[in-house]
Amino acid sequence: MRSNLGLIGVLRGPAVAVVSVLALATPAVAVPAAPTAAGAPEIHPVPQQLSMGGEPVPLTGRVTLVVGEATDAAAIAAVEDVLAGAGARTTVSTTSAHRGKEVYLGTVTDNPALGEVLAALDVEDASGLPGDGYVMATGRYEDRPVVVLNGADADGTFYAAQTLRQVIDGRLVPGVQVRDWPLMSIRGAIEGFYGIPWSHQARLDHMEFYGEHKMNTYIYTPKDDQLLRKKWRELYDGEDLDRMQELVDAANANHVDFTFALSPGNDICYSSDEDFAATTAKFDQLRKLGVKSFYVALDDIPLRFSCDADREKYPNEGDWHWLADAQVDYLNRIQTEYVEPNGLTALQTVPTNYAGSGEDPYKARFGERLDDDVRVQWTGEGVFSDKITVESVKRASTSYRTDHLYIWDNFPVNDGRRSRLFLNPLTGRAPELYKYIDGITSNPMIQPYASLPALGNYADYTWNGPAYDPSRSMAAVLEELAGEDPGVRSALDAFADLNQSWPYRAEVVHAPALSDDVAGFWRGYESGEPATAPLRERLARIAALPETLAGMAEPGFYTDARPWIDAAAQWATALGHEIDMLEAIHEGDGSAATDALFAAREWISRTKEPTIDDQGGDGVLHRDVLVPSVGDGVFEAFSERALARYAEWLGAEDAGPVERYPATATSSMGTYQDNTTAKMVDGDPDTLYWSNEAGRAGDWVQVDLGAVKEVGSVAVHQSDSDTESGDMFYTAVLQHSVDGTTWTDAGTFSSSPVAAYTFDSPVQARYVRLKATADNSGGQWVKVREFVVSPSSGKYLSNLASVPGEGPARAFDGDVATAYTAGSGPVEGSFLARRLEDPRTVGSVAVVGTGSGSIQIEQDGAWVTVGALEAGRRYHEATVEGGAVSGVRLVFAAGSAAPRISEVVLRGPS
Ligand code: LTM
Repeated sequence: MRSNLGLIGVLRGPAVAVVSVLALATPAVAVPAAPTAAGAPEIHPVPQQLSMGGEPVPLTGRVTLVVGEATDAAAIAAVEDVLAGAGARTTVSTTSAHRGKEVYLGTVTDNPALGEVLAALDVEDASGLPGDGYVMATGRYEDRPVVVLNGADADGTFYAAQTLRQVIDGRLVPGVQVRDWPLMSIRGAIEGFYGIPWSHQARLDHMEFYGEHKMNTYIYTPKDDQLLRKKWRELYDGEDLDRMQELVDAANANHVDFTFALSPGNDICYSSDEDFAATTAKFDQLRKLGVKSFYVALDDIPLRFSCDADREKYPNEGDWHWLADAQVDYLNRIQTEYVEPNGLTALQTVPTNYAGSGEDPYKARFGERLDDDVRVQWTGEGVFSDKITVESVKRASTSYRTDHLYIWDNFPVNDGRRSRLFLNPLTGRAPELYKYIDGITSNPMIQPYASLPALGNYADYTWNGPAYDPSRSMAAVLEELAGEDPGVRSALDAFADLNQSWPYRAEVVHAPALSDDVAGFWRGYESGEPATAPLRERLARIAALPETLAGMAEPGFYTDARPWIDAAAQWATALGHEIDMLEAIHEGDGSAATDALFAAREWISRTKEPTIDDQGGDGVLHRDVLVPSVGDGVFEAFSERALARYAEWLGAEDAGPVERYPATATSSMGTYQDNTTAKMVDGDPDTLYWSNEAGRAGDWVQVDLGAVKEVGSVAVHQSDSDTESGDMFYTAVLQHSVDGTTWTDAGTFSSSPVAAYTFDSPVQARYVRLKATADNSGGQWVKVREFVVSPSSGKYLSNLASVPGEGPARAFDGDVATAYTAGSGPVEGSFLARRLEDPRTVGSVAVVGTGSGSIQIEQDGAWVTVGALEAGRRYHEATVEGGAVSGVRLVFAAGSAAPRISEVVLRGPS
């Protein structure tokens, strides 16, 4: 949804040799561990070095936890927790008990006794490892079973405790030696998306997850937190401040660096002392809560100054130096006048041009003048980067003139596709990136707990890129979230499979496991030997997801994903009915096939319900406004194919290409790049009009037919597809007008990618428009692929008015998914009819739909009853004998229920 600025330039700067300090300090070439070594426990992130062989230690009975006076309290708590889980009776002591089992914890400085134990075990201690490194060993010391958890520093000690938590098997710590350290110094998440900010509880839970997964960074910068962006000068107070304190405490307790990122760029006066003071006052409030890392986010801001003082001080001389200079002066001042005097971690920032690795004047100027210590974030070659290569990172470090580059990775963020969840593993990041960057923070989804699978991947990748295996990492984190029940685990796999297509990736991956079963099904079906079991079994598992996933170990995932889980279950139930339908067709049972078809349609209609909440920049939460999209299009494709089979069996005639009036198009909104309004009437569904702003109440897209015409139907195809909501008007009315001034309403549409309307009888109109009746709640822009206005063929008639937009033509359009729907019950003489331009011989009439009355055909100028529409049935068939037929009509019984006719088909003689 947001785009990179695309600042282009030709400036070449001196090549900067960027070698991560950490990489230099790493004691040896990173050796991917051998997690497959016989009996090796699976540890995530995969350690640098792991070997089996020490003595296994059962942590039962009396266990002394030997710590130093200054040993990290969180690490002590974590080990106590593990010991309690193993059933041990733990005593925490600063001296050895010289009996029983012992766990030594700490650094060699805060707990010197531990050094002696390691020496006796002939294991090198962690003091030579980089920050966050640790050693874990088991063995026998003075004839006592011991476990040693030795950090290079407090963080390392904490991580050693996390490894203990992972390796313990029930009560037994296997004989294992681990020597481990991270390859990237920044590992974590940036809550930096648009949309509903995470809840306080979710953030607290994330801190715990990060600690357990050895991630050390959380950057707080949700775009729609008003106090970070819109009202950035205001201080926190009351509950907001209390929550912030709790969050900072939770971060510190989990060895997570809480980074506070302000976004003042929308209205800051860079050169103003007052705004500098407002910045430091805000930072100071957080510093007093214990925050040590600060960040200024300059992404997605207007490319203009907000005050005359800046305009005068930084004149625009035709390049982007005016912006870079103003920003850098402000950033450097924060670094030198606030960060350094207060002994804080170096300032961090994301510049306004944050993507692409090529040279440009903004980046070069920004980097050349920026204080060398300030860390700079970058999103890769694109805002969303399918792949991030070493070459690209090296080039970016050069063009940004920095040796403190780290990545703002826009995965799995879904603020541009809010109807989607992304549960595919992190891929496409070169294993050796750690040599050239400080780290990566993932920009996660609006759904905090559903983001955990991807974050587990980031934890693994940033700790040990060369050993990172996307599938294993994903399997491990899904197992953790599912818990021990194998049924829940396999249900979670089935659900994750339905959310694999990340749209910013070149490779096409669409629900691979479901796709396989679907392909197997069609192979069998087309060959006349249906083999339905694997697909039926998978669909049953998916249909049961709402019950099964309720048992997940991480309930937050279930709550977050509930709209998608429910939609998946509805789709699976629908597909089950479609399989029944296909089987009934196979057996020639039209009634059963049609009943199954309608059962499926009913379930599919439920998948179109908006069930996702959303929020825009105004901070107002809107309940149930977005329709979840799940299954990566595989459900829809199956359904379309099944429906086509039904239509083929039914003998429905293809209505042929849609006739449309030529038209010119306009919009009340601006245009994004070259996606002009002309593209909504060019007949090419692959091109589109794209607004450059959110759709707001009163905005419209409109076509002018050039003169008043008879309009029979309208279809406005919005978003990227007819089945998935995206950029579009979420609440809109279709209107037509003769003069462009006085408008008549036709249909209203809510969360509908396609606004389609078929008139009962043609209306006179020159202008047709789709007009928003409410603001798009999430600030979504608007895309229109095609705006089609069609004449009426004049062939289909009824004297019983339809519900708005569902006129008679829909009963003869060859599409069983659309219907003529009467707006009221029939009276004497109510009918629905089709006239044939060329009379022909007919063998039978098939009617799909509900209603009661008679089926008639016109032969030799007279209407003849050939069959009945029976109430309570959905499939009706009548045999026709005699000469050419020039019309067909359904005459509805007066007083019966309002008919709904999906298709009337004239079949040839058999
Ligand atoms: O990526 C950056 C630096 N800024 C914004 C993010 O806030 C947003 O979440 C992502 C994804 O839409 N795109 C951006 O441009």
